[in-house]
Amino acid sequence: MENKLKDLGGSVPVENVQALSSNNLRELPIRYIRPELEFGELSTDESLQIPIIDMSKLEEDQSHELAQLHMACKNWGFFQLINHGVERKVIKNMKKYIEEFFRLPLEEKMVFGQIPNNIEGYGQAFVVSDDQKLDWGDMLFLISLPTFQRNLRFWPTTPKSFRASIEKYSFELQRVAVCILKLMAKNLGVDPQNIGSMYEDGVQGIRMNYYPPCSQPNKVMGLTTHSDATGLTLLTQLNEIQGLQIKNNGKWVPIKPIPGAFIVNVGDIIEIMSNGEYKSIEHRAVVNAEKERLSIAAFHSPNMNTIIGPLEELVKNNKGNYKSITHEQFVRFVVSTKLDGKSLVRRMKFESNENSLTES
Ligand SMILES: O=C(O)CCC(=O)C(=O)O
Repeated sequence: MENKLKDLGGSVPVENVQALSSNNLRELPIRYIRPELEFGELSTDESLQIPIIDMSKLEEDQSHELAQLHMACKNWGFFQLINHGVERKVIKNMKKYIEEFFRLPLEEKMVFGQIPNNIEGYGQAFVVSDDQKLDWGDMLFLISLPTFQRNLRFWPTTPKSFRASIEKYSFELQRVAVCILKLMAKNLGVDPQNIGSMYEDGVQGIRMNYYPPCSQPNKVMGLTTHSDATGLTLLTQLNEIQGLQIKNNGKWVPIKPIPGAFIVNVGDIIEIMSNGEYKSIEHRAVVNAEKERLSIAAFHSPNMNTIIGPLEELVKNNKGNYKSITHEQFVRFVVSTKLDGKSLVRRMKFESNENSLTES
C-alpha cells in the first residue's frame, strides 16, 4: 500500500532541551525566552473546569450523556473522559517506559532521533527557521497507525517492552477515539458509519512529551500555543505536575487532570469537517520550576484518502465555511508551518484575509 506519510517534510534540528537544562544554566539562552505579552491573562476562577464525560454512560443511557458530549464539544472543545475502558495497566506501563526512555543517556535516545524530511523520531517539532523561538521540551513522535505506515526505525528498543506497550496503547486509544467520533457524528446529525469509514483505518500519531524543569518557568513555554491539526486528540498527563492550559473566553484556564482520565480535544480537522459547529481550541503547556513533566498526546486523523473539508451532509443546504483540500496537502502545510495558534484553520476559511493554504 502507498505510504502517503513519507517525505512530507520535517523540523530544523535544534539543541536537546533535557541536556541543556541539566547544565546548571546561569542564564537562559535567548531563543527560549518568550516576550511577556505571549503569556496572556490567567483565569483566576478556580471553579472553571472542562466538562467530564462518562463513557460507560454514553454506552448505556445515550440521550443524556450524548447531549453532554455535544455541549462539551460545542462550548469547550475539550473534556475529560472517564470510564473509557482502557485498563490502568496499559497507561501505567506507558508511564514507566516513557520515563525510562527519557532517562537514557542522550546518545542512546539519539539512535531514535529525527532524520531530515521526516516528522517522526526523537527531537523537536515545528521548527522551521533559525530565528524562531523554541519550546522548553523534547518529544518522541511516532506514526502508530495504520500499521503499514509504521517506521520501526524510530520505535525505541530500550526499555525492552516499550514497543509492545506503545502498540497496545495505540490500538486501545484508536478504539476509544473512533467510538467518540461516531457519537460526535450522531450529535452533528451525520452518518456515524461515514465517519467510521474515515477514521477506523485512519492515521494515529503518538507524541510523547518531556518538559524538563526550568529555574525561570515564567520566561519559557513548554509547548507553544496551538490547536491540533488533526481530528481528535486523547491526552494523558503522566505525572502529578500540571501544565496544560486552554484558552477560554480570552483567558488561560489551567487544567486539573483527573487521574486515569483522558483529556480529549477537538482538532482542526473536526472543526473543518463539522463546518465550524465544533471548534478546535488553542492550548499550550507551561513548565515547572523544580520537576519534569511528562504527557502523551495521541492524535487521530482520517485516512489519507479523505478530503479535508466540510462534510457533504452538512453543506447540502448550508454554505460551506471552509475550503476542501487533500489530506496530503493538509499534512504538508502542517509540517512546514511553525505552531501559531489557529493560523492554519483560519487559512482554510473562505473569508480569510490571510494567505490561503493553497496559495502559499
Ligand atoms: O503536554 C501537554 O499537556 C500538552 C501536549 C500537547 O498539546 C501536544 O502534544 O500537542
